[in-house]
Amino acid sequence: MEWWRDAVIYQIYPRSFQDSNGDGIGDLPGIISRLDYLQALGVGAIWLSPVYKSPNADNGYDISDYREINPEYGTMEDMERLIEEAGRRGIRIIMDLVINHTSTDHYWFRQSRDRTSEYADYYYWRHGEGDGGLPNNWTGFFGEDCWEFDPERCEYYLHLFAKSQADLNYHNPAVLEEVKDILRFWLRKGVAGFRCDVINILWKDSLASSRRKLALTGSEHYLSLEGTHEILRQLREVLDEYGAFTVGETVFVTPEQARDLCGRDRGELNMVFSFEHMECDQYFLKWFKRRFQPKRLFDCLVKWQKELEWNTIYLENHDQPRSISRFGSEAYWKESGKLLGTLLLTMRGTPFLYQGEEIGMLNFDFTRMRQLNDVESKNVEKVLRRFHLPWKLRWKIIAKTSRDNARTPFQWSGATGAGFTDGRPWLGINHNSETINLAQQEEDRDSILHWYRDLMALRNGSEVLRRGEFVPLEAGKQVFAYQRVLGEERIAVVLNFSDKPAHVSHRGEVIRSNYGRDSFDGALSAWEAVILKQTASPSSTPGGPRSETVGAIDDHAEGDAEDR
Ligand code: TEU
Ligand code: CA
Repeated sequence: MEWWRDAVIYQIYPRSFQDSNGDGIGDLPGIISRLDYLQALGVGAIWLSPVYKSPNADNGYDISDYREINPEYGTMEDMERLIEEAGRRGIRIIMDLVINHTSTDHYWFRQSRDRTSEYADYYYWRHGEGDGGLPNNWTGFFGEDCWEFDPERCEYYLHLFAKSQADLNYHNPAVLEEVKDILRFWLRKGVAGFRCDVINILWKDSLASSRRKLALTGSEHYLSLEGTHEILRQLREVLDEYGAFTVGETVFVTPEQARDLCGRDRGELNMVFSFEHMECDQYFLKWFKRRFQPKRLFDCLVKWQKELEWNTIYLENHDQPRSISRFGSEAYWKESGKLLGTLLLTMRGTPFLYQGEEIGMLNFDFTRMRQLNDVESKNVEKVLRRFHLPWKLRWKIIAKTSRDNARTPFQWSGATGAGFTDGRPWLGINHNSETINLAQQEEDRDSILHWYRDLMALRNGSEVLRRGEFVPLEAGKQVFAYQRVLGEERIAVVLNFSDKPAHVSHRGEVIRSNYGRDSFDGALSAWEAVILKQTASPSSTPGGPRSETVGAIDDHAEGDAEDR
């Protein structure tokens, strides 16, 4: 029951994880060959980004057949073998479920072009407005209009993402029945659950035009509406037949909306990926980056820790830049890599670790558009050009935000091809693979990899780290400190998000320090992370301080007196 509260889940982007046949594309046999590595790391489940048949306009997030494996990745037999081999190692498999849209290559869509077919209403088809006008004024997620004209049907179809990702019409009940069958198909194969792509936008209440906004005009017609809750409740009935788990990717959710989507009593999702902490280094949209101020991240994390009884914890995925490049310091690569790992693995919730994060992979060192594959980056570059932004500025924006930053091949070794492939990789390999790679870090006891492995073992073996309450101690300009509390047990985590030293009042017995300290007097070096064991003071009630306001709480070093 609720195994997902105790597991660390590892996200694999199959295309970039491990190639087994030299075609430069990661595949299922490649993943199978690395299961021992993941088991030794302490992973409890794998979330696989899409491996279904797809023309790859958006690397698998445009599915053309939900019941087939993309031949580039292998066969259905390989997939069954992966589920079995992972299971043998105590690792569950979670599939990516992309049901807001399908590829326009999907059989349903191709049939749908014919108004008389039984699939005619599987998508949102509309006539244009007036002469050449689109059906409404909505804008999509990838910086374009979201209507495309189909010459065969002589109508437009809605696509909130790329042109070849057509939105499914849930006003037609047949669509939901199809989705239920797809769930059953995979659950019968033994998958443990699903990560549900953009799941809070399924239901569109109307297709009316709305007031122009800087982005996502029209989103009030589809963000987290009651129709979506109803769909999720229906899917839950199927999932419950198999005891399956779901985590929803939910764009633009507030904590309140998140509770409605994954609260224990709601019978919808088990947890959600919220985006607010991923937005703390931007103005309004991800294209307008602002200087990273750690306090903004801390405040946001604390808010979500308090507002939800349980949720996901993540700092990276296949859509986000690498966390060291973003929240850490490349100058203090190792220290800040370990510090971010400490944050990920000691907060309350289910940590999601993205491939390569455990060896401190950094943003890609691209220099030109030609090296990019990401459909979003390409579209946005076009839009920026339309606004006459000079190349230098365009490039600055793209380089910082491109999703390809996290999609470069996993750096297994310092060899050509980085141990990822013997052939030509589908996306460039970071030049730093000679120094940042798994083989090197296996040898080095002091590596980021060993730190992750050690902290995952610590968490897996510690009930207070897995299940304890989260109590914020300090969220200042550079220091973030919090406790995990369970009964009499107290663990404090103190993190210095800066190249500069710091001093704090928290004390305790050192359990882990990324500077190898064995005692702690409050002085923190650059990017230092310490985990302390504290003793409960009689005055503090376990779980009580959760409602406390957060800030520098100077006289809060409760373990102080007892520990000396
Ligand atoms: O992403 C949805 C999403 O809204 C963003 O993360 C998006 O990728 C972009 O960064 C917005 O600026 C999910 C998937 O994770 C993503 O890979 C897919 O491209 C997208 O849905 C469409 O299926
Ligand atoms: Ca391959």
